[in-house]
Amino acid sequence: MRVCSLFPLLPRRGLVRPLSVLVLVWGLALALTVPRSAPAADVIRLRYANFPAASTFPCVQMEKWADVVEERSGGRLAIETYPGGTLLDARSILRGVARGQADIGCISLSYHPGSFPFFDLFGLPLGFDSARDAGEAAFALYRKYQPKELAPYKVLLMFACSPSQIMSSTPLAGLDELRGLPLRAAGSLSDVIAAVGGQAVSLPMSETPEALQKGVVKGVFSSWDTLKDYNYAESCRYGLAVDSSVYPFVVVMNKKAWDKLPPDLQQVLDGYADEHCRWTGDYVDDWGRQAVAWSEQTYGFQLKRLSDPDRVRMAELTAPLLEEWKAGAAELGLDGQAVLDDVFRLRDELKAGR
Ligand code: DTR
Repeated sequence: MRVCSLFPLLPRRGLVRPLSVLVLVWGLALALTVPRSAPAADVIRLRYANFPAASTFPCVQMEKWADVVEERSGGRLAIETYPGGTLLDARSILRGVARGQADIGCISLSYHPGSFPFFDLFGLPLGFDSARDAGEAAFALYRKYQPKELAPYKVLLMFACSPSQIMSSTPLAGLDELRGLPLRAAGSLSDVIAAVGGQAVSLPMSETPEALQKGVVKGVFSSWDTLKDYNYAESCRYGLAVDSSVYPFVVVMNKKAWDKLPPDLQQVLDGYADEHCRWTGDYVDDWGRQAVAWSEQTYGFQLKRLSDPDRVRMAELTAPLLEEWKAGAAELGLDGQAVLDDVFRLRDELKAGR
């Protein structure tokens, strides 16, 4: 059972009460929630910053991860989780972890255009059909290539969202209806929208509901889970299944905080990473399917699938993006084609192995 500190850095709490009551409640909570197996003096507290709403899958996976690592550490780790930007917002988490304002942070790499040239690849259409496979592939690529862009951090794990789809307030039958349509995307996924003729508006997820409400965007390029978790289905009654790019996520830890952990606790975190990556992918893939069914029942959401000719056209229109990434990879000292060959081999092996 995780420690929930109550004052003043109230992760997941917003109540304001007299200090004495709160400190008493906090002390009681602390006494009741620190597992018997670890004396309080031995408990290492880690602050984990996350950006989207607590109900969304990046925060659901955070809570799952925290529960498991606390359990497997025998209570010697206490993870204080901060969803919804309550400690650091989407654009501040990376810097905040580097500075030690948070020990751990979850970021969507696509929110930092230009900062992650290697992983911009995963924001392009690579043909993954599940978050589980895309996340495993991204994590494997990280381990193989160790891109310098993540060198300042300890990478605890990587995962991905399910393939991005298009949800819109205007009816969609195919690519033609996307022409000039303002759609929210992020990072290199914005290039995909532009390539098919849409008007890409690059925003983090946390700023998208307001942009939809104000009409700044008419739809969202993201995975189906957001239909329910952000209630996009209320304003976006039309969906076009394009099964496109995924958004890669990384959970990073401040390197000094990591180095201070005893080796056996480091092994707890490293030893759980792959299992958690798969758990997260399965969770969001399943949740996305449930979100579509819920949207159809609740709002009469109408889902169309991109026609085969349009799928071919979309692949042709976005192919230059892969060529551009390959050219950029050369500047990173990498053989871009070899990396792509690795990605496609992993994609096919993971799909065959499911
Ligand atoms: N689609 C990406 C990633 C993403 C998918 N679901 C959620 C929920 C909460 C935050 C991000 C995401 C994106 O649009 O940011």
